[in-house]
Amino acid sequence: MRLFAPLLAVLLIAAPAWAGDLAVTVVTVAGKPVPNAVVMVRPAGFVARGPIRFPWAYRMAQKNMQFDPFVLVVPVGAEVAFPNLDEVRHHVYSFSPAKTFELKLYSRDETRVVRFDKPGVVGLGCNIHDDMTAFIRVVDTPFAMKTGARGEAVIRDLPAGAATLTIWHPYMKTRGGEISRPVSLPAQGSVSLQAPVELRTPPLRRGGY
Ligand SMILES: [Cu+2]
Repeated sequence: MRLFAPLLAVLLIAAPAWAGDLAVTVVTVAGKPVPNAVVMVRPAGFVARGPIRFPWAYRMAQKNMQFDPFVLVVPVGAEVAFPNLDEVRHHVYSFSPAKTFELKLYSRDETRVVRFDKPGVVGLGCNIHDDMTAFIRVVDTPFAMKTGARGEAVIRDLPAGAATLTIWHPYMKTRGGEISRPVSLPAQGSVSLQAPVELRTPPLRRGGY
């Protein structure tokens, strides 16, 4: 058995250890839930095998004179549909370094598709309607999602060990609109944490929180 002991030890270390879930609740400093914050986890040394896929639609509609949804999370390389569901024409643009593009005036029931090939934040606007605004967060980790109405995001099946947790919101009062902190994910069970963030007043009528 002495011969096998070192081998066994190596196998135990190399075997993938899966943690439970990481539940993050994003709140304002006053304790109010913050929806539309993007929670991203990067486990140390983790390399994604194959393309990242999320279960939600990669779709940014124009509906009732607004973008829908307000925040969309997509993986790098995603092709996002921009259907116009309104009676009027919209002219969608982005000046963001992560993706600069323009979809010239198009009408109801027409769709355009844009591919997002760099991670980062893409702010959207409409040339015709100044108070239309939305954001696409392009991510390079499969462990990402946005918070819902209760400010909560649950990231599942994370590998155990050290990781970096990043939270981004379009109106967060920090450099780049995000905060990061190290987290330690146990081999078993799940972790819940609350993240208070400071938000500035939304620049447009649409707040998103
Ligand atoms: Cu418009």
